[in-house]
Amino acid sequence: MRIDHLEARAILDTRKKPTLETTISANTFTATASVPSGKSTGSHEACELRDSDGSVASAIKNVNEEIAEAIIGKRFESLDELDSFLIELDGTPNKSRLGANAILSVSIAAMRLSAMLKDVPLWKAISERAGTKPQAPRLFVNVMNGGVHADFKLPFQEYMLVVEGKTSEALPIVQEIFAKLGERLGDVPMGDEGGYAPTFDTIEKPFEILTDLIKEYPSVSIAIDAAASELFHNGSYELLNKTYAPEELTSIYGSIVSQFPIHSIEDPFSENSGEDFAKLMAQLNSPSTRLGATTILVVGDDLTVTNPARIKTATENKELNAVLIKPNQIGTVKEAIEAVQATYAAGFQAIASHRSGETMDTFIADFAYGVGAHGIKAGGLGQKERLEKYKRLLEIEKEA
Ligand code: 2PG
Ligand code: MG
Repeated sequence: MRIDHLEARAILDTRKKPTLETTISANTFTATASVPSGKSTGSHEACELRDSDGSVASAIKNVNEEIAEAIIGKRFESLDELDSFLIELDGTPNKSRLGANAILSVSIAAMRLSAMLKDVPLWKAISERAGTKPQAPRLFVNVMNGGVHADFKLPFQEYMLVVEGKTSEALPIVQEIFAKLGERLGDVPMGDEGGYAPTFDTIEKPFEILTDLIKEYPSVSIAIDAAASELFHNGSYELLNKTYAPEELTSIYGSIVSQFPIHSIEDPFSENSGEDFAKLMAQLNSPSTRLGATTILVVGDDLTVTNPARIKTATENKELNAVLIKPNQIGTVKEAIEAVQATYAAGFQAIASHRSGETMDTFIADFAYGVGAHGIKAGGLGQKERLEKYKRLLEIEKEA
């Protein structure tokens, strides 16, 4: 591929914060990509370059000047070669010089352009690049928002419905339950990810409501993202104004799992508490504590930050059995694919994920399908940026 043109500009994400949209051209073909932005970010993530005024002006400048000058007219034999070139050009371990947001916008746009040049759907190009078998991911739809995404009105950040089956079967079910949930909750605000943001005074209440709503749907279960790094203060966890030691939080998870149909728990402990993850893994999935039940997924997000090396450590230490994959945590498509490969090499599940600050870009839907992910987190049904991902999954189903 020989790139003729590269240009980035600022657009607004769902939180009305600026982010980058980058356009790349070759051989009269043009592709565009924009990058999302997280709020409950892990400290080990690649660096999102933001200026002190909150803008992404420096990141845009880096694409339009240094990156454009370095790659326009240069021949790249493969996308991996281009991504490696960008990593080297940046030269820092966490992409803090040029910005992971700047680099990823180019990496995704180039991936999309290359699929166009080959005249194959993006998900197919991703599966060929990754050496993975495409598969429809389960939808993990975030129906109630808490934590930093909703001023801690609920202790955990995300309460999701997980639906078995392909998107065209799963989406109508979620739409139905989402509408029923809306009626049940009445007039409550929306959280950052397009789910409801109610206030409850017990940890159990959201689980009781969801369990009741899904009882007539056998293909639906519940997932949470505790995003526990945000609850962690001075060695213990704060939930609804009460403080819990890690062992007490482990008991809370045990009790939730024994009472409600739980599919997975993401980031149950803070980002540097791998040992507590491992204890929870052993406890939840030991036959004596969960008689006859299927495996509960313990999912790493802030713990693993889509970083192949961190994923390797976490899987070796049996800290988790599923890994969240967010391309913008690492900064190139190449490394996001390596993160999936590291997860699969350990025999575990990958769940592709959007960020809480999203754009209309649907790359993550193609990525989830192309790498054959176990699931996709794409948010609630109350925001157009989230719906766009589900729409793209429906299109992919027809293309496949
Ligand atoms: C998460 C994400 C996405 P954020 O923690 O998994 O749901 O949130 O983008 O704010 O990190
Ligand atoms: Mg998370």
